[in-house]
Amino acid sequence: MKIGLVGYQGGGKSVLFELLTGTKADPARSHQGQSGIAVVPDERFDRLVAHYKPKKIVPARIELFDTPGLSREHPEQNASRLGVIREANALVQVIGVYAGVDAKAEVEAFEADLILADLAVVTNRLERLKKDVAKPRPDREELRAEADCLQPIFAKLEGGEPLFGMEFTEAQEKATKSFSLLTIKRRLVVLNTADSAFDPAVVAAIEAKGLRVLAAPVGLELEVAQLAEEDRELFAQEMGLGEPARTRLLRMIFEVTDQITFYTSGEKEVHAWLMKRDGTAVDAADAIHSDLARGFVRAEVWQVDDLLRLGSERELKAAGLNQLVGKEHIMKDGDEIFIRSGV
Ligand SMILES: Nc1nc2c(ncn2[C@@H]2O[C@H](COP(=O)(O)OP(=O)(O)OP(=O)(O)O)[C@@H](O)[C@H]2O)c(=O)[nH]1
Ligand SMILES: [Mg+2]
Repeated sequence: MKIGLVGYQGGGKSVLFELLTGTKADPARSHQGQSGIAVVPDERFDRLVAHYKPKKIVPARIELFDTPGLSREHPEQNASRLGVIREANALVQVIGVYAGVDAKAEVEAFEADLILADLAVVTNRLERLKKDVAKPRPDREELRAEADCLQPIFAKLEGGEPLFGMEFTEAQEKATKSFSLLTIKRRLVVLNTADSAFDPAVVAAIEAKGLRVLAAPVGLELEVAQLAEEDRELFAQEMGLGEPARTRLLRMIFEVTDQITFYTSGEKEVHAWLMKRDGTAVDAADAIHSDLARGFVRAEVWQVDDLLRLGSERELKAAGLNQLVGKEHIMKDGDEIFIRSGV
């Protein structure tokens, strides 16, 4: 799962990248984008670590991707810049409210840019297909069918609408698979404010478009994060900062991307893993290692909260709260799993 930090120049993407990952973005590499890792805040994981006191701990991580800013003056250049973010699974648009930017207008402008970029890709393919269909090729019927199924997608984009929420047929899925369409990606908005004050009306106006919004003074929070530990709390209080944006945003990303956390643990290691909501026990095994999924026999599953409440695996089993499950078992957020595999 890769999360793109996106938006117009100077919004504060690279500052946010540093706040989330603890790594300074390298300006020399900014044109191609750069990745960094953020640890997902998870108090259940912390309690699990306190319970097992393992030798090794591995918290869940999310990959953040800092991308080059779009140009306001030359929107025609943006389609190619947006190519960099096609590989991201979800987009976080960072808006420089601190610099007096009109946030609602910029959300709309960004969406228009995403639509144009998708339109360019779909149009290209349609033109190619049109040429090929005119040739005496054995696969003409297939190509014609592909063009037909792309038509409603083209129409929607040309009408200025994003594709998010559009139900694709199987043929449409197949035809667009290689496009990495931008307007079907989930999107979040970060209003990068000057201080802890922000206008709730602006937040509400953007939320009314169906987007999740987080307002936070990213630059200020980075300064606080870089202070010596003993000064941090006091400074944060003085500045009226509540729960850090870092924690709030990572949690929001986690929710918007529809993931759950499951755990594998013991005295050796406590490990948190992410997977898609409604995935099966085999999907969980696959998240750990493909061999484990291939050789999957069955698994034992329980809720971490039950384990911690009862205090030990023995108590948990005595209470009948562990379950032996097969491949198709649907995993729940907060499950701990022990997989028996034949490989
Ligand atoms: N005052 C203030 N300045 C900020 C804040 N966030 C970023 N800046 C400044 O704004 C400038 C741009 O920030 P960046 O994080 O580089 O912006 P960016 O979105 O990565 O910009 P591009 O990579 O050019 O698209 C820098 O000089 C930052 O120091 C903030 O919250 N407050
Ligand atoms: Mg940058």
